[in-house]
Amino acid sequence: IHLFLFSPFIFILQKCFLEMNPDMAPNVVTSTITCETTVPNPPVKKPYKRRIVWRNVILFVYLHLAALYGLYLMFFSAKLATVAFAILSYQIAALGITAGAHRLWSHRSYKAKYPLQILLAFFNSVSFQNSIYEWARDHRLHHKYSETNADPHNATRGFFFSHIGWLLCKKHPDIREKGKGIDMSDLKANPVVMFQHRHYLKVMPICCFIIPTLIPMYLWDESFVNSWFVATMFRYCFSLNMTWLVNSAAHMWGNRPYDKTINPAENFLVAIGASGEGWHNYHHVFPWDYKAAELGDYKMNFTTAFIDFMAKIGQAYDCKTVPDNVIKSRIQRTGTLASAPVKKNPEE
Ligand code: ST9
Ligand code: ZN
Ligand code: ZN
Repeated sequence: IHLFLFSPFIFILQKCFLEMNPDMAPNVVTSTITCETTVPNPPVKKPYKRRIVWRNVILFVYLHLAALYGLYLMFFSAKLATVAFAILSYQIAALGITAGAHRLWSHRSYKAKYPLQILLAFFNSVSFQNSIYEWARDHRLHHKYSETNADPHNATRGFFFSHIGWLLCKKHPDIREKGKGIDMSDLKANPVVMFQHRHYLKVMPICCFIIPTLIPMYLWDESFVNSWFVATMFRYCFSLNMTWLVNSAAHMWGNRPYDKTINPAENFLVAIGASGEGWHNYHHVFPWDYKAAELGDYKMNFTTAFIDFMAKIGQAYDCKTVPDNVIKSRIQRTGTLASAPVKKNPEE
């Protein structure tokens, strides 16, 4: 019975492992072809070898098992207030990424006054997805070198790699090399971002793990076990997976109305789970739009509702959008209305 129950799990694990280590697949036939050439050899680049970071593998396995237990406790043991609190802290963490690290700090698609910046930096620390500075550095690289080895979560390396695998191994050398050319001067000059970056190892554990575990215990007498596994482990794991789906699912499945030559797609399920960040074909074409989507539908884009509210109370300003005629002409040139598919440069 155990073998029967666990064999699909072992099969999936094996597939994921082989996706990350293709050279270890059985029956791989390798052949060597030699050819003579008069062209001098270019300087030999050390071949890239994937190096798994086992510390991260162990931590993420624990996190996912703990989250599964948290899901069970959510239905059979935790108080309703704890479940509501877990949902609220997921939403807070999501805004710290979407309205903060992504639309404000990575893309500068709007400006925020200091009180809003401090609030977003706190929300961002609840999300624990690395400091805003590191997140934005990786994300700017993701846009500039999308789906190449310099893209930290290069989706051409498969679903597993772009979802979580990229956090389980050392980065490709191209990331470090091309990353040197990314302009980070705006964030280096931002006191809120740099404060969070410098003190991340103190601020993040307090915001992501300690406060969310203590609040249910002290405010409504929840047990430590329910608090830890539901409000902290399940909430954190769920918000990570929703974010990672933007890198994996929204780079694979959905429509491509704005540019059919790129992989990022419009994925409404991801948009719902990721607070409006699933409109990824539009976002890769017009990354400076503060809505990260053509339409400002609040149901499918809670982050836009939040930024609009902040603009109403004077905390957000200079929200950038894309004029309708520019969107239309782009659709005609490269999107669904383009007369012929745009040829991709094979050198790229
Ligand atoms: C996490 C992040 O989950 C998720 C990001 C998702 C992005 C989504 C994008 C989609 C947009 C929409 C948002 C949707 C939101 C929805 C919300 C819904 C809820 N440029 O990194 P190191 C250099 S994090 C330039 O250690 P290793 C640099 O010199 C989860 N240079 O590389 C650096 O030193 P320093 C929790 C770069 O050793 C040095 O390399 N966190 C760049 O190869 C070393 O950097 C974790 O689990 C660059 N881009 O290790 C931690 N990058 O920093 C996981 C690096 O001093 N990370 N350099 O300047 C790690 O353990 C490691 O990074 C590693 C690689 C093992 C993965
Ligand atoms: Zn993307
Ligand atoms: Zn982006």
